[in-house]
Amino acid sequence: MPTLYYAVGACSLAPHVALEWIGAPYEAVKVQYGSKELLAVNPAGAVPTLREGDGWLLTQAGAILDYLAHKHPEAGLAGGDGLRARAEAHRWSAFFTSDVHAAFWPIFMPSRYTSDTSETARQAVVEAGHKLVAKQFGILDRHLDGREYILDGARSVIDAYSFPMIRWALKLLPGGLEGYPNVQALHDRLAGDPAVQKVLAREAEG
Ligand SMILES: N[C@@H](CCC(=O)N[C@@H](CS)C(=O)NCC(=O)O)C(=O)O
Repeated sequence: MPTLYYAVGACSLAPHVALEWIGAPYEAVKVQYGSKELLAVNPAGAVPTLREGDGWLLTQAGAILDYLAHKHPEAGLAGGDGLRARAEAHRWSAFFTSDVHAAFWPIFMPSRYTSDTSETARQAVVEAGHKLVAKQFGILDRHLDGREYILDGARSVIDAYSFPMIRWALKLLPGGLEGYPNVQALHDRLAGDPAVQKVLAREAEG
């Protein structure tokens, strides 16, 4: 049985949701960033990390989601098998890893992005992060115009990938999701999903 190492409020919510959608047995282990337990399975001390029953370890959210989608084709979460459908799935996975997730770093950890320790400098970095996130959410919102899900046809692991980041934007952007009605609609669709609610409830447990 696979084990998912996750942290509350983190991007590990994406594979957590994907595992729940798949419906096969798995274990979810809550960890602290940089803890001994997490460092033992991921040298970066970061989540998500997936451990298979035979001890094989996989890190990186995009890789874990792709692995789970293809390990369980019966769940229909890969976004299609054609050459272009696979390329689209990789495209959007890279978008969330490299463009959206990375855009949040200056907001989460402004001190990493300036050697100036003043509050003014910290605030300037956070505001720059807001602009970066807004640019990416504009791209996502325009893509979602007229679509229910990010990839063609049906919900996929890429929707799961978007969910923690949409929640961060809702909480951290000065206007929340104002101005991104299609992203808001995707958020509401996913937030209303019983499997997503189950995972959020588990993550909220002490
Ligand atoms: N590139 C990695 C980034 C993983 C990552 O940074 N996860 C965050 C949570 S969203 C984390 O564990 N941060 C703690 C840390 O970096 O110390 C991935 O996509 O899986």
